[in-house]
Amino acid sequence: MADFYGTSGNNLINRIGSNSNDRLFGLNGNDTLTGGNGNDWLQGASGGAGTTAHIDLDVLLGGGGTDYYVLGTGNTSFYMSSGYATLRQFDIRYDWVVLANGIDYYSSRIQLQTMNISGGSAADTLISLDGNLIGVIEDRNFTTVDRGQLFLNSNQVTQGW
Ligand SMILES: [Ca+2]
Ligand SMILES: [Ca+2]
Ligand SMILES: [Ca+2]
Repeated sequence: MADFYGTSGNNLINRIGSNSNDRLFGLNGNDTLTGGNGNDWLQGASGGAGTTAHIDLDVLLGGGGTDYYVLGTGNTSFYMSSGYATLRQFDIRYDWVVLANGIDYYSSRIQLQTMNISGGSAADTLISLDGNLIGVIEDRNFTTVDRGQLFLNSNQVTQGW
């Protein structure tokens, strides 16, 4: 298990072929993070001063294992302006969408819509927080699933790295 960091530019962090549980941090810029096997934490953006957390266009792809596609952590929600994350090859049997703490994913603050804007011809699930698009689950329609099967708050993640 290890942590991998991008730079302030656009990065490709590729762990295909790795079986370890990794944490991938894209930081600023439009990043593509690929987890490979193992249970991976995929965080395209970071919060706070000097970051572009709300305008980044990041692509997250977990690979095998139980993967955590991070749209917010701690008390910071990412992608709250023009940016969003594309969640690729998401497997609802194993994977999770991680939201910042304190966001009730059953509430109307989180809106799920289906539309085809990414990937193949199958419909995608658009996740919005307070009216801002924050994530697109590519080629999956989860608008009718129990949200408790899809979302965790970051303080509910029990995987250790
Ligand atoms: Ca993985
Ligand atoms: Ca980024
Ligand atoms: Ca699609």
